[in-house]
Amino acid sequence: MLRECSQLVVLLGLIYLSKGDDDTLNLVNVTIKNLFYNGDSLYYIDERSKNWYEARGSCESLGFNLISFETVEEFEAINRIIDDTEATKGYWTSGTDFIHLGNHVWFPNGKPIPLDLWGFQEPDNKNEEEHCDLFRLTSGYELNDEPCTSKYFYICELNLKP
Ligand SMILES: [Ca+2]
Ligand SMILES: [Ca+2]
Repeated sequence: MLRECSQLVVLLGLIYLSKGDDDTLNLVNVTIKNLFYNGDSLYYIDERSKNWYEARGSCESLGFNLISFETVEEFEAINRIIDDTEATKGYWTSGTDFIHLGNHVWFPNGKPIPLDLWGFQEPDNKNEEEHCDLFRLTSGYELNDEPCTSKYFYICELNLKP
């Protein structure tokens, strides 16, 4: 019951965030079953495939950013939320090195990505075309750099900390 109540509050918050200048509601792309609250953040998991730029724009249209893992605890919490079957397909995060090549950061705040989140020998910038960072399940949950134009699911995050 508590979970349903908190999801309702979240939905009302999203309606508010999505309200356009012309007083119309832009809620058609948000389903409540894909909303999760953890720690100081609200997450929206979108299982439609988009490239990194489209995914970022889609999150920003809701007032969110693509997800940033600030701590291992946050990373592990999302691992538990995500369906393992879907996670093998991969979800975009806000991580990228297109601002300074070879220096992967979380896009919204420019903070470095913790080393222990990367998969084996990642980020490898394969064929020198991988500049956006994917969260996925292979042998375990991990980050991997991929071409920004590839299409994957994505996770949006709204940090609620004042
Ligand atoms: Ca975060
Ligand atoms: Ca890679």
